[in-house]
Amino acid sequence: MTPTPPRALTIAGSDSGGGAGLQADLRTFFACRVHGLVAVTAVTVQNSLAVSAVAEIPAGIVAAQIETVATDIGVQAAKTGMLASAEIIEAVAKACDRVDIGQGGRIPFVVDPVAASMHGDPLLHKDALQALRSELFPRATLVTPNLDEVALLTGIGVRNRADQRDAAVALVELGAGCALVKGGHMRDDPECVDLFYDGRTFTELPAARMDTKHTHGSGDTMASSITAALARGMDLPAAVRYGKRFVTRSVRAAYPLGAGVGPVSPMWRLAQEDPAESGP
Ligand code: PXL
Repeated sequence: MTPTPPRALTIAGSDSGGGAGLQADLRTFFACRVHGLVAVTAVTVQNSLAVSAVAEIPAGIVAAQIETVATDIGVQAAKTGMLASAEIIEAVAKACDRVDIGQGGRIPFVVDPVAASMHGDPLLHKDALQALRSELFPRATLVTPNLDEVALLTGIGVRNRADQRDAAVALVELGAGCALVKGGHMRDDPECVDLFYDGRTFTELPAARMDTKHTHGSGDTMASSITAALARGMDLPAAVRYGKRFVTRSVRAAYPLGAGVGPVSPMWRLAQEDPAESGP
């Protein structure tokens, strides 16, 4: 009999443009050879130019999705993306406790503190930032903010590598197990250096900065590839290195879509075979 693959859960919003959000997560899970499970938090009306509307899913339905898949199908790692509201964050925290997801539980938990789209459209109510800090940070095995999210969560404006270290320390002081402070938004830096901090040591993960505007979904892809690696049993430092390699290759494979910003894609150019055309 075919063995059951590892399962990873994303708790995230839908992007109708198929670039970011749960669509990026599922594509990444698939590319990283894990089965993807989803708890949808919100539906965004979105194309390559903007988010024009958002409908939030009732918090009880978000929690029920987490519990129903975790208890039957089982989850080896989980992540969050867009959570929209304090009410949804609180429901997610309680549901995760019930099924053993997060620090203190047995299932690693990656919290990507999504606050806005790359066009600046809000994906999280301002009054939900405190819930993110108090409810999810203490449960997070790893938090993966970009520099805009770092500023919102810690008040630290990162301009250089020293600031990046201060931010990582502040994020762990807020209760996160480990922090990955992504440096992609430090545009003057010729490299794209992400900083991993495990509460004791700092590890810089460098990559050459690529000349592309098509980076939609890159944060989601980073967090979901780390989550997939954790679901496959890698330890956190190895999973973070895996995620950095995966997102770098995905940005290299990004493609234009619509009139705006195209998605990073782990699949379009990386897929070698059309399953309907080859194989048994
Ligand atoms: O990339 C962050 C993100 C996450 N989730 C959803 C999004 C976006 C960015 O646009 O739309 C649903």
